[in-house]
Amino acid sequence: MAAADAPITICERASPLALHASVRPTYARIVGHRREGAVMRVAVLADIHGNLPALDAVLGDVDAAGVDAIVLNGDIATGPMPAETLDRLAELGDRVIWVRGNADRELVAAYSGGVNAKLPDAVRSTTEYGASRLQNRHRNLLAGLPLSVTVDVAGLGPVRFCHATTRSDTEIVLVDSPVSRYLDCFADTAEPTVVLGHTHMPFDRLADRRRFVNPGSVGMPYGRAGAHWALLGPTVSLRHVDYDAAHAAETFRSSAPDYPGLAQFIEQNVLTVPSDAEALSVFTDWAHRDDEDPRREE
Ligand SMILES: [Mn+2]
Repeated sequence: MAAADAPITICERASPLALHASVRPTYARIVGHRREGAVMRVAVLADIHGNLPALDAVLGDVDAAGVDAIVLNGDIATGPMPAETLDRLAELGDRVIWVRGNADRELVAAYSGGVNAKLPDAVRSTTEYGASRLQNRHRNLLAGLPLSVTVDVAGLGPVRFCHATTRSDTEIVLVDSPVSRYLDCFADTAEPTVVLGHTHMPFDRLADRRRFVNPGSVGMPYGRAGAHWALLGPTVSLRHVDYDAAHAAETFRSSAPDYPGLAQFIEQNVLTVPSDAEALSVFTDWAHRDDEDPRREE
């Protein structure tokens, strides 16, 4: 089977590339999908995927940058340390603005015994692992997350945050997707700046006058090892922080010995990562057959 045909979802690097397989408090409140009451500098953390050592490295970097809020752009928990990751983020209180990813949605379904049978085997096993590690408070937290959120960011104005697109948590939009793809996927989105996640690769581009930013992935990056995030306000800054890969691997082996495919997770997300060229090649193929993609569930 060609790599591009491998059954895999983007939230888990089980196959194509895997080849198998100080934050200041704010007092803003969410109204609908809009965060009101403050204009902020914001850190965006996307696709953490239960990689607590990577998250901790980013939180140190974010603390030094001094932001008002942290937006979590989905796919937060599914990975080796799901409960620990959610607890770490929940400790930060209302400085954190949560957005739902497809993996978070699947985790909620699995927690209630309804794991998505359409998920590829490797993804289903990590989703079931994640669900088995969560407590009810984690499930309730994830079950209440919005598909997108708008925040007023200093120097940028209203910024819309979503995991994949503002209408779906699984659609694939890439740095080199045609402008028509952007126009289609964001037809109902008015904000001049949109921040995505989902494809785990950092970019910052215009599409018909609107700016689209992907901070890359904290826990499962492509292109460059380490943890990726973005700082917004008054400009957009794509950030990267290295962390101790050997120490992180030890943490996973002691804290998550039963994680399905742990050795592979460590080898392909922590010690090394697939190239952006490999990832783009696979995702481009997926994007072209999105309509027939069983992973797509609006
Ligand atoms: Mn995703």
